[in-house]
Amino acid sequence: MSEHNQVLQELGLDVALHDEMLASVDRTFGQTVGAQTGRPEGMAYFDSALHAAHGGRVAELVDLKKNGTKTVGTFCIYVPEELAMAANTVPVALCGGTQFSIPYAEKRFPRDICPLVKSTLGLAFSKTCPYGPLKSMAVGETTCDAKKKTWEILAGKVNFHVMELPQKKDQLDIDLWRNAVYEFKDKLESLSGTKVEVENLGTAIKVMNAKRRALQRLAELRKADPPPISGLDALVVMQAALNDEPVRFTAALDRLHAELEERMARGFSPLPEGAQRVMFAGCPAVMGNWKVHALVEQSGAVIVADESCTGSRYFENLIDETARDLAGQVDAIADRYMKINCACFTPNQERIDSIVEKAREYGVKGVVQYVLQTCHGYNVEAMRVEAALKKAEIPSIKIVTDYSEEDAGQLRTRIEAFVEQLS
Ligand code: BJ8
Repeated sequence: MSEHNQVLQELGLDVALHDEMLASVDRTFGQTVGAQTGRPEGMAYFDSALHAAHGGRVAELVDLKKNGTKTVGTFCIYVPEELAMAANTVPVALCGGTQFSIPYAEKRFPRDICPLVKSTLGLAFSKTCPYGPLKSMAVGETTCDAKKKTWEILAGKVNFHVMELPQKKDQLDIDLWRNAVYEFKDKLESLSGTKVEVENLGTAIKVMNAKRRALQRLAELRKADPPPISGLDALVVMQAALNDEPVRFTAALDRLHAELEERMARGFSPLPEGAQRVMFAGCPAVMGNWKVHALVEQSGAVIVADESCTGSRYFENLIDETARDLAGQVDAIADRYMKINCACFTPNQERIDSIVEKAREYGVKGVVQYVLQTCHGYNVEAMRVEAALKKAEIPSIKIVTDYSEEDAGQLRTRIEAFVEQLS
């Protein structure tokens, strides 16, 4: 048995099934991301970060755990990573993007909940998620019903904290959210025994802002026509962002920027000439899920912007670094996270406006609205998004799908027709 599988076995994982799961994810990766040509050399780091999510990164966290550092599992980008870092814990995203684990969730949970929730649960139930046994606490949030009700069941089994995220953005809601952020800070402090103080929180804010700035720079480079990187590769970068160590990630992204700028200087793009510029908007496409990005780009378009939690929702808006006391810093964190526009909010005019604004800013010809099956928030909100885009004379298409390959042929036909319409 390899040294790494030894580590997984010690964590209580089903090593044989874990190997099968990785082989399945690798196959999908090879058919989508790996099948592209003209990929930047700098993508090697992000490809390996995806693999490291079940390899080297796990080993790192095991070593940290031996030294007393706790890992905190998260499921949503509303959970402030800065606080976890300042409390000397390591935040790790636990969302599943693979079809492989879904049958394991369907044995115990209703089939008609979203694939992201089922894939995440299935990884835990099948003992193929190394972060399950590694984490000292999981943090849920009151976003969609599927998640909220799932937390109730998981809370009885593991150390679980739920952040109360309001559903509106009025002053009362802002106050409630600030309280939830303070409560999270207290919870982290009692978990780790480390006080969140002005200095360690200030450092964490700077680290995360630097990471956001680097991701914003990548978004800027994608505005070029033609863009120097495919939407699929940009998605791989985003997926790695949710799991990798932030300082190392930012340095690797800065190296990728330099390569992309050099490509732009010599007029090189990996996309076919005349590829239609498209924006992806809606649910996140987390690690293991490359399905719709691949279909869009294999149909002759290029995704130049992602309005999703594996896109701009994750890196927009920096945290104000000017606060000099703890209360000011925590408020600044709460304020920044409250600006995220998830479809769980109502009314959600900010999201609708930002989609139209981005579509113009990135010069897109059309928008692909991405809805994971049974995600009612994004599915119903898609009507308002479509109407606003129509008013702005920007065509859009709504894709409702899961992680399986069953509908790939049908989706390909619809997406090809949409791309054809754009040209
Ligand atoms: S901020 S999108 S990460 S909640 S897709 S589980 S909403 S039924 S992932 Fe999300 Fe936070 Fe919002 Fe982003 Fe529910 Fe919809 Fe499934 Fe979702």
